[in-house]
Amino acid sequence: MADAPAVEVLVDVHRGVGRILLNRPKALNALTTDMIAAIDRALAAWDHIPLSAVVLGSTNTKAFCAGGDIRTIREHSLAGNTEASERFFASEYRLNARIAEYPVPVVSLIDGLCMGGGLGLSVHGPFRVVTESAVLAMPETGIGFFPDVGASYFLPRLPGAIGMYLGLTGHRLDAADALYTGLATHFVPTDGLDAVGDALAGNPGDPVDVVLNRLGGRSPVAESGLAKVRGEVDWAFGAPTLGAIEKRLHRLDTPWAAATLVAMGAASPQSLEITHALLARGRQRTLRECLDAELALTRTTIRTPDFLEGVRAALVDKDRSPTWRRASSGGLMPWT
Ligand code: QUE
Repeated sequence: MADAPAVEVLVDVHRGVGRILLNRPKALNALTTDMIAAIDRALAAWDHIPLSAVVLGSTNTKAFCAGGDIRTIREHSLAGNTEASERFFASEYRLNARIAEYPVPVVSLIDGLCMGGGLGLSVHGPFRVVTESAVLAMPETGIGFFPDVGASYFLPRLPGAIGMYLGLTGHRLDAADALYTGLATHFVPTDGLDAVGDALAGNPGDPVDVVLNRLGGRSPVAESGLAKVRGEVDWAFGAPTLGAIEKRLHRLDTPWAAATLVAMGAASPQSLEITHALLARGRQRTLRECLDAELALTRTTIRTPDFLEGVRAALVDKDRSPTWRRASSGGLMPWT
C-alpha cells in the first residue's frame, strides 16, 4: 500500500490556544488550495469558542511560508484550466480577510522565509513575531506577477514610501528591517518559539503583547539596514510615476540606488506597471476592495507570457534568466 499523504496543515487546541502549523517542508510551505481550506476550516470551527489566541507557525525552521503554489498555477494556465487557479486565489484572499477580521488574536511565528502568501497569512493579524532567521519579501515582480494577498492594502500603509519600494523591487527584509517597517511586531529568538503557545496558554488574562515582550521583547538582532537608506527610499519611491522613480534613482547615484536599479531592471516591466498602479490606488481602498481588485488582476495576469516565463525561470528550470516581453507603451496597462 502506498504511504498516506503527509498532513500539510497540523491543527490542534491546547489549553485554550489554537495552533495551526504549516507542514509542507519540501515546498517551503508553499500554499495549496487544500492547505488554505484546512486553515480556513480550523479558523471557522474556532470562531465561536473562547480561545485566548491562535498561533500560526511552521513545522520547519527554513520557512514560515514561501508563498502560493505558483508552480501549479502556471501548470493550470498552460493546460487552460484557469478556473482552478481562480478558486485558489479566491480562497486565499478570503482567508486573508478572515484573518484580518478574526475575533481572536492571531499570532504568526515567522522563522525563516516568509514571502508573498506567507505575508498574506501573517500581516493581516495583529501579532507578527520574527526570529533572527526571518526573511520577508514581496518578490512577485520578479516572476511576472504582482504583490497580492492584500499587499495593495498593507504596503501603501507602511511608513513613507517603503511599501512602494518593497513591492516594486522585492527587497528582502531581515528581522530588524521587519520590525522597523512594522511588518513585524515582536522579536523572539528561534529557540524561544516553542514557548510562545505555552506562555499564551499559561497567562490567558495577560495581553498577548505583554506575553510576547516577556519572551524576547522588541529588541532586534541588529540595526535595520533599511533605516539607514530611508531618506533615499522615500525620495525615490515617493515620485509620482514609475518613470519618475527611475529618474530619481539615477540622480541619486548611490550604492543603494544602483542596486535598486539593478533589481528593477531584472523585474518584469509589465509587473512593475501593474504594481505601481495597484499600490497607488490601494491607499484609498479598504482591505476588501484591495483583495477584490487583486483577484480581478489575477485573472488576466496568470495568462500572460511574463507570468509563465517568470515562474519558469524561478521555479521550474531555475535558470533565473527570464526573458520578458517589453512593456508595450508608457502609461497604464488596460487591465489595471
Ligand atoms: C516569487 C513568488 C514565489 C516564489 C519566488 C518568487 C512564490 C513561491 C515560491 C516558492 C519557493 C520555493 C518552493 C515553492 C515555491 O517562490 O510565491 O514551491 O519550493 O511560492 O520570486 O511569489
